[in-house]
Amino acid sequence: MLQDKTLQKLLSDEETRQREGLELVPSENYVSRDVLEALGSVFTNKYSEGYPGRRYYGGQENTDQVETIAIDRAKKLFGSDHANVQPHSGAPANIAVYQAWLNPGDTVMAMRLDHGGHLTHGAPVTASAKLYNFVRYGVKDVETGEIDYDEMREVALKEKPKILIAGFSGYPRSLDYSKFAAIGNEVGAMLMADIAHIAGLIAGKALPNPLDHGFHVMTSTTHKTLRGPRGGLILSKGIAGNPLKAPEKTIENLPTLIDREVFPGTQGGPHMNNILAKAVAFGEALDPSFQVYANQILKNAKQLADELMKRGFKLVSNGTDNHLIMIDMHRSFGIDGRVTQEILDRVGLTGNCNAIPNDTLPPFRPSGFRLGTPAITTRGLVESDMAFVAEQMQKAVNSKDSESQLDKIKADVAVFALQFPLPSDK
Ligand code: DSN
Repeated sequence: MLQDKTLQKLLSDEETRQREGLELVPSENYVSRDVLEALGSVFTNKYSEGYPGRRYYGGQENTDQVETIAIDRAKKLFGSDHANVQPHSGAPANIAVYQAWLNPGDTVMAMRLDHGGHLTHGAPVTASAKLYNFVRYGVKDVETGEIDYDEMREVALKEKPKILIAGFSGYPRSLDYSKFAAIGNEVGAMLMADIAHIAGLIAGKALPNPLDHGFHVMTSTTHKTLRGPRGGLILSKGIAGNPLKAPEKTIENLPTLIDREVFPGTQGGPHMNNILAKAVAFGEALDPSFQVYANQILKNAKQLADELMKRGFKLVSNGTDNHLIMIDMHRSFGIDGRVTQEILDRVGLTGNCNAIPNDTLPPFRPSGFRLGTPAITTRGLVESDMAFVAEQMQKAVNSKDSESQLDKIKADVAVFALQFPLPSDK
């Protein structure tokens, strides 16, 4: 209990919001009590610049062991040669890899933002876009949502990117890693998969692992499908050398190049409470039950997509292969994604507005609404519960001008949601 009453009230209100609502933002999740305890532990007091066995401060007998456990578990989980568990989140993880491999002005190829790519893959407003030259690939058409690999190859042959990125924050279909690898190898690009959204699905063996298909590096966050604390992670092939010595830019040297660019290249002291929580979450993900969870996320997403389509929601690519669903709200019901977000938030169903491929509306008020199943699957919802979720979404959209109807839907959602305790309440 916080002594500051104002802040305690906000904390309690947020707990209630999370308990009484259903979290449908595809990049969010509910962590275990152990992950929460690790985050709130005394490791938050400690400075640990450097890496295990090579720190710049004393008092590291416990931090070194924690970070080593986190590294070993991450490597085991993803089958990588190396793991750096220090990035504060996904954006710093991506920047560290760019810094490790590129020189200013070098070319990087990534998915178009409005086709599902991520801001840190070269959106003009980001620092990376000011340093490097980003070129694009996108989807062939909105109906199938399939990436245009022929166009990707053509652009890659012309632009000769130094890094080819496979990754997204709004793409509901599978990526063909072998096709990426063939194109990347043809032009001599380093292959980087940003698996932030699907790390838990890869760890839980529900989706293929890019490292098994010729990729060299994977960057990730730890708080989405992986269900850990908010944080970042870099996994790579190669052999770690002395981080004090700048090595040649080769695939084999990636671990050293990356370690140097995380610290001291782009970050100072690691957040050791967070690294403890990552170690806890990686341990949870190594348990066989996590594979059941990962597969259930996909089953729920497919079922929810079907239930939504039955009710007139038009989905980008008409379905999903992963944990996320992108609805074209403009085409479905003539309202934009932001209005949808506000209506659904009002009844305790939280998702987010999102641009869709070839969107005719502006980014702040796009046509799309993005949702997903990682968090509700953690709470224990299964396929048979997806009809309820889709039904409440439809009712809310149809009742958008009736406060009393929206109140009733909110109450029904709360009664339903309270059947499924948060993991930290168990
Ligand atoms: N903000 C994350 C998401 O919601 O997809 C990506 O960084």
